[in-house]
Amino acid sequence: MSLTLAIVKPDAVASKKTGAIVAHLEREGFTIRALRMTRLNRGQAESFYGVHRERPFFQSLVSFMTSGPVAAMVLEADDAVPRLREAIGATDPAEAAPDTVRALFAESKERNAIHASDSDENAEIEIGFFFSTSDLLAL
Ligand code: 3AN
Repeated sequence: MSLTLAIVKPDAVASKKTGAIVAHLEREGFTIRALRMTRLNRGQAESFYGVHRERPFFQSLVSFMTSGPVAAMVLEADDAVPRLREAIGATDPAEAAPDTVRALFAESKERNAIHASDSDENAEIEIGFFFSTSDLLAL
């Protein structure tokens, strides 16, 4: 079993899709190990998306990610990182495979409902961004 981080983004939280997305991920076989609502400030969002700092959409992405609450969660499964990437679908919902989270719930390439870690190394870093090890103990 391994862990990954998912974030239900402000678009999906605002349109009350959080529960449906969590239910979809549970149906796909993921176990929720930790879950919390929070709102990122600008510094946190810039740091979280630091790898995209030079991309033209960076400021817009930071504004979007700070525009409202998000639901961050640690998910567990065999091969959690690649399986969650598969379950969320392509970045652009128009290209996302049927029955993926983005095909079902995303509005656009930016307002695309969910984030998922893209490697085991980043999953560990990103989990640490939202949760302490004590949040994951004894589950
Ligand atoms: P993914 O979320 O599928 O891993 P990344 O890491 O390439 O995709 O992009 C991170 C986030 O940046 C996306 N989830 C999306 O919100 C935003 N994004 C990516 N590409 C674009 C784009 N061309 N225009 C606007 N926003 C984008």
